[in-house]
Amino acid sequence: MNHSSQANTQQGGQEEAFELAVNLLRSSRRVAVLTGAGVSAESGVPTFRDAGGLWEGHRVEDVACPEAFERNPAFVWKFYNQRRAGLKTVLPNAGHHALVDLEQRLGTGNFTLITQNVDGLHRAAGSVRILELHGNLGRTRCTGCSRVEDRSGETLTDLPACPHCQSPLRPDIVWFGEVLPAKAWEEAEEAVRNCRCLLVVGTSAVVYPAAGLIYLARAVNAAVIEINRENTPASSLARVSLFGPSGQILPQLVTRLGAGDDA
Ligand code: BJW
Ligand code: ZN
Repeated sequence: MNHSSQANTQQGGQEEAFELAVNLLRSSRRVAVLTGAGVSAESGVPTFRDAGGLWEGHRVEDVACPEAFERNPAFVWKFYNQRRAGLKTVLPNAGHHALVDLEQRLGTGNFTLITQNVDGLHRAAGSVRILELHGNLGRTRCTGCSRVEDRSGETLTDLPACPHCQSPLRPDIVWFGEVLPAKAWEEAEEAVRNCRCLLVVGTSAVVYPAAGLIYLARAVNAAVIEINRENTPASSLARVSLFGPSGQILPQLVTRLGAGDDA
C-alpha cells in the first residue's frame, strides 16, 4: 500500500489529520476499534510500559505469566488486589464516552470495540459491543473447576480459594504464554476483516496476537487511524495519526464527525 497520503507527524498537520480521519470514518460503514492501556490513562489507571516497562522491579513479561503465579501466587495476587482496589475509584473518561457516542452513531451492528484492557471501563461508560481480549480484572477463575465469577468490588485475600471446590483462584486475565479467549479472538478477527476503518487507540502495539489485528486491517485494505501520545509500531501502518491524549482527541474526532450532519 502506498503511504504517500499518510497524514500527520508529531511536528504538525493535526488539523489536516483530523479532516482525513473524519472523512475516513464517514466513508466507513463498519468500524472496529482496538484500545490499550493509554485510553484509561486519563482515568488514573497506570499503563504497562510508559513508566519504564517495569512491574514491581520486574519486566511485565517476566511476572505476568503462569509460571510466576505457580511460583508465588500470593505475590501475584497482592499486585492484582492492589489494582482491583484501584479500580473501585476510577471512572471512564471522555475518551471512553466518545467511543460510546461513536457506537451509537454507527449502530452497534457496524461497530466493534476490541480492547486489551482488563479494567472494565468501556462497559462502565456504556459501550455495548465489546470484545475483551485479555480478560477482566473483576472476574476470578478457578484453577480447579474452571468456574469464572464476577467478584468485582469485593475485597479478596492474597490467596483466595474457590467457594465451590476450594482450589486456588486466579484473576480471569490472559498472561504471557496463554491463549486468548477463543470466541473473543475469533470475533475480533472477523470484525477487523469486515471493517473499512480500524481505530487504534492508546496501545504500544507490541503485544501479540492483539497487535496483529493492525496488520490484518491493512491486509484487507481497511484504513488505520492511530490515536496515541507518541509513535508506535502501528504508526507506520496508519493512514493517519492523531497525536495527543485520547481523552481529548477522541471527543474532538467524534464531535467533528457529528458536525457534518447539519451541513
Ligand atoms: C496514551 C495515553 C493517552 C499513554 N492517550 N495514548 C509474536 C506473535 C504472537 C505472539 C508472540 C509473538 N512474540 C511474542 C509473543 C508472545 C506474547 C507477546 O506478544 N510478547 C511480546 C511482548 C513480544 N504474547 C502472548 O504471550 C499472548 N498469548 C499468545 O501469544 O498465545 C499464543 C501462544 C501461547 C503459548 C505458546 C505460543 C503461542 C498473550 C498476551 C497477554 C498479554 N497480557 C497483558 C497482561 C494482562 C494482565 C494484567 O493486566 O496484568 O496484557 S501484558 C500487557 O500488555 C496487558 C496489555 O493488555 C498488553 C498491551 O499493553 P498496552 O495496552 O498496549 O499498554 P502499554 O503500556 O504497552 O502502552 C500504552 C500506550 O498508551 C503507549 O503507546 C502510550 O504512548 C499510550 N498512551 N497515555 C493516548 N492519555
Ligand atoms: Zn473451583
